[in-house]
Amino acid sequence: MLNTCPFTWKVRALLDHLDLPHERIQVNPMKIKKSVAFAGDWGKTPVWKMSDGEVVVDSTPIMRRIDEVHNEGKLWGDVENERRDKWINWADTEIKNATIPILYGSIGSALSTTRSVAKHERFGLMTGRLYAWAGFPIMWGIIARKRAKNSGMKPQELWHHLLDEWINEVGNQPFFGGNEPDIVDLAVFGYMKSIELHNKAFRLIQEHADGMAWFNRMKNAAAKQ
Ligand SMILES: N[C@@H](CCC(=O)N[C@@H](CS)C(=O)NCC(=O)O)C(=O)O
Repeated sequence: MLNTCPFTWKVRALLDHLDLPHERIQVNPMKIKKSVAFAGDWGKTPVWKMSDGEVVVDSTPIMRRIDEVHNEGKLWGDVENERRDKWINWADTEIKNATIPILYGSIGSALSTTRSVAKHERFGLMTGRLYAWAGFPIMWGIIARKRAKNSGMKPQELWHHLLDEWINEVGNQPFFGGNEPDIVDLAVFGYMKSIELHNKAFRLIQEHADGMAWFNRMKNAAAKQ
């Protein structure tokens, strides 16, 4: 895992929810490919290894497999479920695509996020410092602006728009899954938890009252386990 990787946070949200004992191995962001070479040519985080040696890659398939092996598939639910499939895809495209812009969409947030990433990851000492200062114009200039432009909305606007859609779909129940969170709740929660690490960016999301009410219900549900 990488400590600041949004996809890793999806898996972490599930593991915390299930209270499943596991080991977290933090890799150096500059050496991802080498560190996860045991997973073939995937070359990304997260990678999950079961105690029997089975290796699973890609965050949503990892969540699904952990739920299947350790939780009788209860969070994933029925094999056929159009609503779940639609919304897990929504999370993995819409929420995913909104994540980089909110973190790096302005010069201020890009600098603040790269410094925060350098603090939370295991770079070597010099690489971390270099990344904190040299990484931000790259993230801001190339990645975030391109993605924000695609949606036609400013990063904060985009998040609030997505949270409106999400809260509308959650409806009158506490969670997407009903009275208890399901796999889709945990995926969206994981993306948001990864942003929470970076105060400056998260403040923009915190202004969405209903979204935060759901986020806090998720936190309380995790604390109850
Ligand atoms: N679809 C994958 C995306 C994984 C991913 O892009 N991870 C990033 C870190 S947050 C990574 O390892 N990037 C390295 C690379 O693409 O070379 C998932 O959901 O797990």
